Amino acid sequence: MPLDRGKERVVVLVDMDCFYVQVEQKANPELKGKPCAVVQYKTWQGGGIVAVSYEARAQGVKRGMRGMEAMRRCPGLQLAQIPEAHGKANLSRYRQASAEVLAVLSRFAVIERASIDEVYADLTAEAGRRLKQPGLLQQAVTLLGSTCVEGFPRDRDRDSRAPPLSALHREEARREGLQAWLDSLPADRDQGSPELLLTAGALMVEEMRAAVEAETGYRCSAGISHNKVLAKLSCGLNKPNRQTLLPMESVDRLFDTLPISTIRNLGGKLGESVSQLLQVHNMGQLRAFSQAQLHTSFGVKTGSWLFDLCRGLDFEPVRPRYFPKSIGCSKNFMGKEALTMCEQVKHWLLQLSTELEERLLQDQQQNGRTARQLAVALRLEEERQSRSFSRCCPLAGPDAQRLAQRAWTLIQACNTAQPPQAAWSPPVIGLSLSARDFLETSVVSARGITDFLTGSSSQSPGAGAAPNPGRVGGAQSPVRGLGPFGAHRAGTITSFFVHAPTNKTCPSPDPVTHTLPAQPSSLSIAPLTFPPPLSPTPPPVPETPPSPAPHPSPSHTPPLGRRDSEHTGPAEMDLPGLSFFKRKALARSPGQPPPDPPLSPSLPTEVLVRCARCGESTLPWQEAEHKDFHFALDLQRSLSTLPPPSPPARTKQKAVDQLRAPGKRARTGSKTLDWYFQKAPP
Ligand code: TTP
Repeated sequence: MPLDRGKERVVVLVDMDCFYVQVEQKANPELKGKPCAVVQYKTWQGGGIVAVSYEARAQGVKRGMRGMEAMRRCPGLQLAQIPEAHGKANLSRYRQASAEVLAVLSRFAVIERASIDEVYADLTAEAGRRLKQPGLLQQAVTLLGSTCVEGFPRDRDRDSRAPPLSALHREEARREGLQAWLDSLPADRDQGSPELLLTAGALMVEEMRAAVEAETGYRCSAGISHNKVLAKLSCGLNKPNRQTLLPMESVDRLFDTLPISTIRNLGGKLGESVSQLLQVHNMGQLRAFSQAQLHTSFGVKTGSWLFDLCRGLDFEPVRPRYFPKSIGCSKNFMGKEALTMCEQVKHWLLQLSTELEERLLQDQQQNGRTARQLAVALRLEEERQSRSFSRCCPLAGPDAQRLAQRAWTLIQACNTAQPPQAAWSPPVIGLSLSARDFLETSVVSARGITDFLTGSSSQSPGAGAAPNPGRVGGAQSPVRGLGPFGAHRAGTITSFFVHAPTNKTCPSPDPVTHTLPAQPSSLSIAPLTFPPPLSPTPPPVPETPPSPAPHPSPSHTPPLGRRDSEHTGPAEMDLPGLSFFKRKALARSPGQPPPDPPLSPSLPTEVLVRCARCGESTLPWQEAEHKDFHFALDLQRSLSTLPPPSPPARTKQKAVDQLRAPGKRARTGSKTLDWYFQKAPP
């Protein structure tokens, strides 16, 4: 019997509970069971909190608070600090912990590493196999000992305003719901039933999580449903140390009260636009719009996607990816820390290069692969606006000095200070180095050295390239038995580097015929002298309160280094304050041009992602924003040419009209999409 559309798969998201806290607790068992938080940079008001134990959360401690403020709220709070190296946060121990967890999970399924502590897996095939085992469900109540079933029992309401249940009552409610769910399963054990498949998947996930805890000591939660969006959503419903099965039949009720921004891919600008344009707040409200109306407002592709999504349907595949696709490190220099001298810029390039060298060597050893490309990006502050640039060049080895020299060569044209150029202008407020385009080490040695040095792309996967069994790339698993995995997604630095201008001018992205653009740094090392490590200089970079607008004020410091589920990991970007993505939105106002000046092309095209809609090539980590850009264009076109959708309520119509009216702006003030529309269509 064919399964209902959208209910064919069993997808799980496994997410570690208060991950950095657990890592610190494992290193220092005295912290276990205590209210505890992890801070980054202790120098200003006790540092910024990036992770909070559930005991501390119960006492009001939140991510983004300053350590001192958290101590006031929770006097017994234990603070652990993220180690530092090269003048910046060193996340090695968390990465190491992440690798341990991944090693366990990948024994059960082919996994997609979504961030430093999140993993997706498609369990459909294995769940189907398990269903064939006789007696599988007989012990289910016992075996599903930490499983909650969302929406069960059916008459139980999820009221977010109700006071939290005691642990005892929560457990009672869980058992009751689980039993009701099991009772509702088809009696004939029809092996094609989506509900049975989910149940078999949940049994697997119980085993996976138990194995993670037994072998690493870390606890995690999980969400089990029919797609990535629902799996991610359900994972957060009953944290910590619980897994939640979300059946399709419970989706409508859940969505009726679920804010749009909590849904995967709708947490940013796209979600904001949907809310503003349609004047809706909950996912369920989107169901009131017909597919045609959503097409009109958002274009066919996004409109259809939204139409499905608000019904719980999502078809994004789980993409096998074991290793991060890029290895990067970055540093922000906010306020007075901004770099205004060339020597400072060189110094920090060297610091970042030194970290990158260490990590590349370690990666080479552990994962048998070598990066072939170096990307450098910097963020500049000009008249309180930030602009960003990125460039890349072939990478012939992980030597820190050479990395730093190459990076310097790539970015020095951005310095507009007058000769003799001891100064750097505009001030640098963010620097990042990232290595990518990995090749299996054995393949490297088998290939001609020239080919390697020039980054010739004949074996490069590129974005969306077919998986190549001979390569490790960014995605293959060390568990060889699992077969070749393809690489698809961008690496670590989405939230930092946005809008590189190079994508406008890059040569034709033909991965076979492409030759590297003429770029002095591509093949030669510029004769620069780098200062020796300024130990113990760099000038200590005390964490100071972020400067006034466009940066956030310390009083509402948001989460540090916001995560992006498609990238390597949250705090890997070393961001004290808002994600750069948000800062950029704050920094730009309607009427201002987009921040990227047209610099010369420098990206070997094999790393570019070609947009199916406009053919433009973007950096992989800009792909998501580029899609948002099309969405904005669709929106703009639909506003100017097409009849309005007919939202169900008058207030909605009014809001849409406001957005349509030429010269008028909706009362949403700074939250309009105007700044987006400054960008010229491709
Ligand atoms: P999360 O999975 O978002 O959070 P968490 O694991 O601490 O807690 P939860 O149980 O609610 O999932 O992030 C994983 C780790 O990433 C987190 O422990 C610390 C780090 N991180 C940051 O450094 N900055 C951030 O802004 C976020 C969101 C996470």
